[in-house]
Amino acid sequence: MSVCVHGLGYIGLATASLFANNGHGVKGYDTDTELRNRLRAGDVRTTEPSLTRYVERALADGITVVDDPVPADYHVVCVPTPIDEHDEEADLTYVTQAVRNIAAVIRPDDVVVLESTVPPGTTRQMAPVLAKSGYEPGIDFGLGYTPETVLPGNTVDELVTNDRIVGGIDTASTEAIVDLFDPLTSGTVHRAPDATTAEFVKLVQNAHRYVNIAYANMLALLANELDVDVRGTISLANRHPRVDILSPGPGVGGHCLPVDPHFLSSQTGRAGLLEAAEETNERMPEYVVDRLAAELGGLADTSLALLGIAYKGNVADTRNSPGLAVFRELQSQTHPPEQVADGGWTAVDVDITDARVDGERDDLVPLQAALDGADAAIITAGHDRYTNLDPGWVAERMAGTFVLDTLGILDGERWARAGLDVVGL
Ligand code: SAJ
Repeated sequence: MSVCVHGLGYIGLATASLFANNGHGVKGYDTDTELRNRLRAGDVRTTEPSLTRYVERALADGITVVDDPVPADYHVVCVPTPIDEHDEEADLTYVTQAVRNIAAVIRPDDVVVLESTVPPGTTRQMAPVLAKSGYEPGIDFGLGYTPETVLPGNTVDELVTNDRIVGGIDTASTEAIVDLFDPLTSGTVHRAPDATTAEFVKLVQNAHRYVNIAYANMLALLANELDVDVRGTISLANRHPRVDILSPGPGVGGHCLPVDPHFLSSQTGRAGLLEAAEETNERMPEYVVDRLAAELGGLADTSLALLGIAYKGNVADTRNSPGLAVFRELQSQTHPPEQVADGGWTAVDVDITDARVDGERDDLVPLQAALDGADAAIITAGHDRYTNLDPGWVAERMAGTFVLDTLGILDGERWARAGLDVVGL
């Protein structure tokens, strides 16, 4: 079958490669000319080595990058849906433009598939845009939605193994999309009753994770007041067969979990629980700094090493990074001496480092440089590299002994034997 993929970002490229590596003829279109040229030259820059190899294989034999959208049996839309900064609503500009492009090339019996994360109802709303082609979706051609659910860091594996939800605007559309994906996935393909349900399911999954993490973060605050260990508590609570609490951390980052719940709350006005979760999650960087200040007896004139500005462990993506939020919070505590009344904050010197993020910022320093002479270290991304650090090596570098492990990735007893005092959230 011929497939035209619209949008060649992380997900679009991965999806196009899934089709190409399974024998479909794939045309890939993106509005970014520089990206198109790079991809034609075989220059793939993902931050996951296995995904880079997967895409390279597809580009070498299967995907043709095109300068304009072309006719195809299936059009798959994988463009971004950012949040509009002013009204916090989903910005559907890219989706609408992609759909207009498709309307210009659509033929009878083709199928249009949206994969971008969108507010419920979006696929239906695109029907009139597509009807400008002179053909009617649901009558002359198919239209539906199937969300991408891959976990960044494990993209190739989840692309193939995750279950997939498919919802068309009518039964024929649903079946046509199932026909495309079913042979490519080892997970189960589920038929949703309609496109809106499929869109809703995607947001429900991410919002559920977001709220669950907020609950864990709230427990961290309560546990601190009770002077008990939050991770040990959650681990014991999860022994119950119907309790499954996630883990607290320095905040919720990435481009999905902190963003997607807005697609639900802005629509209904009945999503107060999501707003409460956001308040809790967004308070975490400040809480991390408060904890640090309490443990160190103040931050005045301290030298700190912040380990991890990726939004989570073992990825190189810094979007909505909790580590950077902690960094900004620490910087906001820095005041020049002339502004400081007795006992107030004064200069906090923070070095930031990351085992996976490379060259993105001028102020990133190597791990050793960050640790050298530090009074305390703060772990804000759960990279394996940090879990596997030799505590003796760290102790030799640091001036102080305090380590705030916001993600619970260090073996406290082992680090204690090296003379370091590891404390969790
Ligand atoms: N986090 C915690 N505690 C936890 C788990 C995560 O604080 O127990 C934090 C992470 O450190 C990170 C943030 O949450 O800052 C998000 O990380 P994540 O690994 O939970 O999720 P993402 O954003 O990388 O990917 C999510 C996934 N959604 C679900 O698991 C329901 C993925 O499957 C989706 O495809 C992706 O969003 C997406 O694109 O929507």
